[in-house]
Amino acid sequence: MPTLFHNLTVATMNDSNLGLIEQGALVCEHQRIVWVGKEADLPAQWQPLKESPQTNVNGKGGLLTPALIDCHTHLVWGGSRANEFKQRLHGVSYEAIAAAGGGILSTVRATRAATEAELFASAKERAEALIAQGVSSIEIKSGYGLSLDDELKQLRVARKLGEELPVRVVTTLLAAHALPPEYKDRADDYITYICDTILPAAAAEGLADAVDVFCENIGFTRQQTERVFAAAQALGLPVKLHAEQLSDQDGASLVASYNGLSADHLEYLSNKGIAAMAAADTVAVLLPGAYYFLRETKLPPIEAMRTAGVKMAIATDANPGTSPIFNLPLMMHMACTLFRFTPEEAWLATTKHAAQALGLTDTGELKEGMRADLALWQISAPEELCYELGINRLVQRWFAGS
Ligand code: DI6
Ligand code: FE
Repeated sequence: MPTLFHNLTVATMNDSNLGLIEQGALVCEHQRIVWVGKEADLPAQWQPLKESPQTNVNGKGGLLTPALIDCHTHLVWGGSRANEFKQRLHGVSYEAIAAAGGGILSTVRATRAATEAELFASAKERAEALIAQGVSSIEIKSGYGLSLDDELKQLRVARKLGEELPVRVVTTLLAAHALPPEYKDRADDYITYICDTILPAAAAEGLADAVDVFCENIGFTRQQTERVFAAAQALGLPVKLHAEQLSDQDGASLVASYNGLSADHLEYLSNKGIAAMAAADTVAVLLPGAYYFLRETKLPPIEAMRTAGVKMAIATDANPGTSPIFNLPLMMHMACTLFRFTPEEAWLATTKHAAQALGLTDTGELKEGMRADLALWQISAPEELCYELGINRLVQRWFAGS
């Protein structure tokens, strides 16, 4: 049965002013949007929907938008790093914690030790927190397993979240996230293991929608990154990159040269990288939560990206080490306060541009034929969601129409 949404403002996201339609209306049927426009222009065939409470949603003057898309998370992990957070605030250095086996490798140990059911339970809680704030699509990376079995275990949990919760999960293989202890001082051998063993297995089981690498002086080199990209390309998988987070490795140009979906973090992005991303239409995924939690002071080059026409998305980067944050509207707020995004940019960054960063073409905008992934907010203008902090303004969310 079709459903009419009316007495609301619609933000379709199809122009830089968010495609706002005041006194708008939208009709969906069979999980898809079939009509959007001014309520006064509602075609006669849909008029009867107004008569029954079963077939219409009265928005009471609220704002109807695409449901939000969190296009960069590491949502599946074991253990907690709260103890390290505490140690650091008591004056223990990051290096000392890492030397004692802490940091990312402590999460790897905990993730390897956890069963699929345990990982599922903790990740479910995190995904539900995002859903409760209006999210309908979540990207989830592996990268805390770092062995064939443990990487696939993480990806299987991610897939299961998409099967059991009302959310679409897009998976990314990030086996090249850190060097596992058994490959200490043998990074090139680990890259060979990824290219020859982990990647083909993940692809064969349909567990990876894309492939990512942490290209950094504490991660993998540009050359190692390129080997992983070449292997991904041979398997027909799109690529993306953790690029220029802590230093400029010129990773953005590399991922753009592979027609990458996105380059992510980008605090140290150069003009060369910006030009390459603009030319390839590679989306810039900015992560204000990690910037904030690490107390980074170097801002990503927002104005230069804007001028070059690089599309910008934002995401939570939800992970135990640098962004233990499960709130996408908070990231919209922080993109405005910390990165000086306009509210319009912040909305496009969690809808239309986030969809592009995931290669999704049927969500993130409200127009005929798109999936009815919708969010109704108790606000009258888009900027209100970016402005306030601490009250959940989501009235209701629809995932493929229900
Ligand atoms: N960049 C990050 O900020 C996270 N991974 C990455 O490549 C950190 C992950 C962690 O510390 O657990
Ligand atoms: Fe990340």
